[in-house]
Amino acid sequence: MTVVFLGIGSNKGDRLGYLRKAVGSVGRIPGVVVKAVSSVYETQPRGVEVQSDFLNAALAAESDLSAVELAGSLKALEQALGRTRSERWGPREIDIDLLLYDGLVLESDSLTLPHPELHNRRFVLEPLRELAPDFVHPRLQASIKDLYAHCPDNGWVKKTSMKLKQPE
Ligand code: PH2
Ligand code: MG
Ligand code: MG
Repeated sequence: MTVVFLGIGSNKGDRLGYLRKAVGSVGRIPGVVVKAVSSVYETQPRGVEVQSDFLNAALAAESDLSAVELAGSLKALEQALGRTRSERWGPREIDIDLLLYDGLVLESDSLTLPHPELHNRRFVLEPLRELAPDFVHPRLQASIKDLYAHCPDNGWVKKTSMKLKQPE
């Protein structure tokens, strides 16, 4: 079993509903067990700045799948949950990103690990820091809490009282 971290986000339609469905569906992927789910954060849109605010959260899981298999399953899940065609960094019903696959550093045409923008995005680092402050980014050799402390992104990130189902 490999420890993996996922980021989820939505800024279109029933945002919390999409995050809830994402958590449930990730847990039903054969070979994947969800271990922890962060708080839900409302966050300022980045990349494309003029779009609705996002809800973001992070998950910790264990996986029997290879990184490429898991990334493929997550993409299929986005489609199954109703993600429509979207421009790069634009509005989306549901985004499920593979952020970290244990200590793996990978650069292929279809998949880059760790996620190439992880350290530049406060909306990723803040929920991730809740779950794994001391996890060391295998390429940058810095902990999540240190990356957070030095994150260049000053977009706002607000913890909400919305709840996602915690694993049993
Ligand atoms: N995702 C993007 C682009 N911009 N901004 C926020 N706040 N949250 C996101 O999840 C997000 C974004 C593309 O994946
Ligand atoms: Mg994304
Ligand atoms: Mg994505």
